Amino acid sequence: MRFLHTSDWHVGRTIRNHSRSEEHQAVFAEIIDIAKREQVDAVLVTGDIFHERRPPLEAEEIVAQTLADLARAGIPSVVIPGNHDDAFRLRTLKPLGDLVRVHVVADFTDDLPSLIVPISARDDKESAVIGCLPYLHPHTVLTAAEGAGNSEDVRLRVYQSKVQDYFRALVEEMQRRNRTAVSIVLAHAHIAECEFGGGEWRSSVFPVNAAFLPAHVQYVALGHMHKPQVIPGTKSQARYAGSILQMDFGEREQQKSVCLIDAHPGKPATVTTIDLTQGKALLRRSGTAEAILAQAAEFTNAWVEIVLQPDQRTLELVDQVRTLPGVIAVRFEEPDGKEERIGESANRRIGDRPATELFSDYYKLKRKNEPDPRLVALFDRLYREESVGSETGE
Ligand SMILES: [Mn+2]
Repeated sequence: MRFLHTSDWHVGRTIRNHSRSEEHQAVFAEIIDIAKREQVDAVLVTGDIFHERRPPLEAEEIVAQTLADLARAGIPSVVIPGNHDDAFRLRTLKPLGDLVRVHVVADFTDDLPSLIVPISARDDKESAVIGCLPYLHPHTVLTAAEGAGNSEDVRLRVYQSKVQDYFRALVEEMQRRNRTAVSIVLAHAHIAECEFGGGEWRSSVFPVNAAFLPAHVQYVALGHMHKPQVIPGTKSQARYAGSILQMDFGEREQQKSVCLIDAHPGKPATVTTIDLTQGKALLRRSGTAEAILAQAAEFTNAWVEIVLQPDQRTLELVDQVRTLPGVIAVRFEEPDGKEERIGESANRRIGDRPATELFSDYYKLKRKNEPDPRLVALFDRLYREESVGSETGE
């Protein structure tokens, strides 16, 4: 049997307030083409479907459309939530999804059979059991007694030992269900010592040791880390498929991909990756304004962050850099990184001083130069607009 493993879609993610919906639609079209061309028996999606717990409606529409396109192509999918997802929200897809073989396993429960999705090969000659472990938030795993009053170390140990038990129970149930089928486990978890891509949210995600991953299944499909990678030190083949777009500048210039898994009962699975080509590249370029302007042709299909070097720039050139197509952020290189107090005024309380004065001081501190009066006037206008806006609740 053949499966396509993809993960960390993060639909609804913007970059510096720029929508990425078109990129998401393009990369989903690419993934669906791969699934059709490779004649996969199912697509496995290991969490972080949405970027936020309350995604914009457009994001929900894109996800529904993508899963419907797969269903229309006759390709079943198995979907679990990640740490970004709201399990309740994914559960709302379930009643309709079940009708078209979009299998959503939104919650971890004691009802082990509900965590297992059977998939048949296109020719019905082989079958697979897919065991699903949706993302386990420490709050839902630890009882009040285990959480309260215990140190981080103790809580981590309890969490890990419970997750290990859940994996064991899941695999036992899979074997009870069908001992001769292809066996695959889906999970969204931070496996200790794996490499971050850059765009992951790390708060309140406890690490799990690679040694706790199930040993006697053919493939463990993982979500959470955005850099595609093989998990070393496991008895089963285990991989992070990684995100499908470069999610933020930490992931710039990373090649994104999906995994293809060929698995037959009783034999080791073969895994290959297929590079994704859609979506814009995230680039960071540093140099003088002149040097950046000379590279502008590279920025047409990219999101670019510019780090301007402090010398030889004029406001006009900086403005030209700022308005280049693709440029979404411009920062100035720190001259030497050393903070320097500004004379007498630093002794007065910040709240007592006008915003334009604070701005001028900050500018002088960072740039070793008096700000252009036009810049101070612009700051003043924007500051007033923003202050009025926030007072009226806009
Ligand atoms: Mn993620």
